[in-house]
Amino acid sequence: MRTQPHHAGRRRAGLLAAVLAAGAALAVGQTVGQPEPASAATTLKALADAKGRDIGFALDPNRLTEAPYRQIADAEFNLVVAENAMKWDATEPNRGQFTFAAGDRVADYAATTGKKLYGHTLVWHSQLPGWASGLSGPELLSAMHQHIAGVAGHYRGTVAAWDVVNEAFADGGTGARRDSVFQQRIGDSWIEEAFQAARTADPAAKLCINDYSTDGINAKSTAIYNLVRDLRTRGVPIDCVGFQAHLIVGQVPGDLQANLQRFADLGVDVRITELDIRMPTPATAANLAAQAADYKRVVNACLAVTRCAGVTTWGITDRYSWIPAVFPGQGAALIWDDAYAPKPAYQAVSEALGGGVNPTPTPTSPSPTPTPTLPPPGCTVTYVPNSWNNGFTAEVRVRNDGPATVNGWTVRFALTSGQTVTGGWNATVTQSGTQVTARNASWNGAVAPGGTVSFGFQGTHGGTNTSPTLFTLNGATCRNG
Ligand code: 9MR
Repeated sequence: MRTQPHHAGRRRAGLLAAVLAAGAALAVGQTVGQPEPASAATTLKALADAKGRDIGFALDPNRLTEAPYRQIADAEFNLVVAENAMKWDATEPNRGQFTFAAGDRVADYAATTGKKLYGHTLVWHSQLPGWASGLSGPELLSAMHQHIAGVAGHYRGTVAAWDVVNEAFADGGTGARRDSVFQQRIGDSWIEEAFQAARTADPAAKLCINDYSTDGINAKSTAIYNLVRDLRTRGVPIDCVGFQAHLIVGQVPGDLQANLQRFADLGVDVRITELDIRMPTPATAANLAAQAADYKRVVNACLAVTRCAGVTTWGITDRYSWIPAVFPGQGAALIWDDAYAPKPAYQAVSEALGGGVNPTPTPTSPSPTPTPTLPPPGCTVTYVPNSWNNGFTAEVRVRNDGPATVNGWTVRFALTSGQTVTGGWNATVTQSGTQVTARNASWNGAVAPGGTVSFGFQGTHGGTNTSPTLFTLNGATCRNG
């Protein structure tokens, strides 16, 4: 999506105060030389948990090996959504061939960290593989049914809510449907067909429609409002509406709360699904302060609506935000900066969720941006494959780098599609989709600090024997040895 551009500048010094104020609120380790905030530090997750709301983030599973990313993700959020890994092009790149490797890493992360999993997205005109956009109407409808059955069926029981349909309405003031391939070739009924198929595939998941530039009351949001009312009147299964909230600093719609409330009054849940608030880069202290006030407005609007399930930000750090690539000269849209320092917006979200108001100490002399001291990973994994034609074995050595003995272990990693585990040694090795789980044998569950345990497995592969790169030990990511 795209809306109009903007201007301003960024200043590191502006961030420093925020780092000092909010650094202790992070469970990412101690910031050296940092003054104690006046009130007790807590996390956004703890605050949102206490209010019974979701605080979510869009996850790129490839970033989980980056320690600050992982630690902020673990500590600060109670909901996770795949930024790209569950989209149509990622999950069904060829017709009928489903690949869940990346999506499963997101689902596995949610499961191992006890976070809610939000599904994004089953049907969207963008990131749609070429084979699908080339199909005729009846074929496209059939492919859409199969895609929903394949993906929502695979994640059945694990996804709390799905963006079943994404961005189905056009920009501008007409309130018209977007002229997508689904609209062109199937006609108006494609949306209800998608919702019916999703309900069949996963009866427990809440089913949502999601869009952008619908945060205030306008022609586009009113068109979705009318659609939702019509679908519910006719018994089509739709449970929730997502408001992406890709916003521009200083431009939070004044009627955001009223808009959320009118949807809630239709009997559906609402949710802020992709929040970011961009500004011209480099950011100025003034814009960072305005952004903080904007974040607070958005969170407050959600909290004021009983049926607002929560707020999800579209990423963690400005470093990996989608904004600069799509809106050159803009960015700084998230609540941690490029160096993972919390911005004033972090503090603002914390306050909106009921966290203590931490006075911002002013540094008396220039000092470098503190670098968080992060605890090292608690394990190192060495993966030693030996492959031939279509077969292979792999030995997995896991060293306990932590200070305490591990009593009972589960090691998880993902293979790629085409790799199948056929047996194991020194562990019970099972496979579900591409996810492999190895549990200790009765005699090797205890691993002393500094000690190593080794297990292995046999398998077949389809011609390319890719080695996994991300291993977890009892849910914590290991370093690769
Ligand atoms: O953040 C996503 C980015 O990495 C992708 O390249 C992009 C592809 O279109 O999609 C981005 O996420 C979008 C989301 O799926 C739907 N709403 C708009 C988001 C930003 O474009």
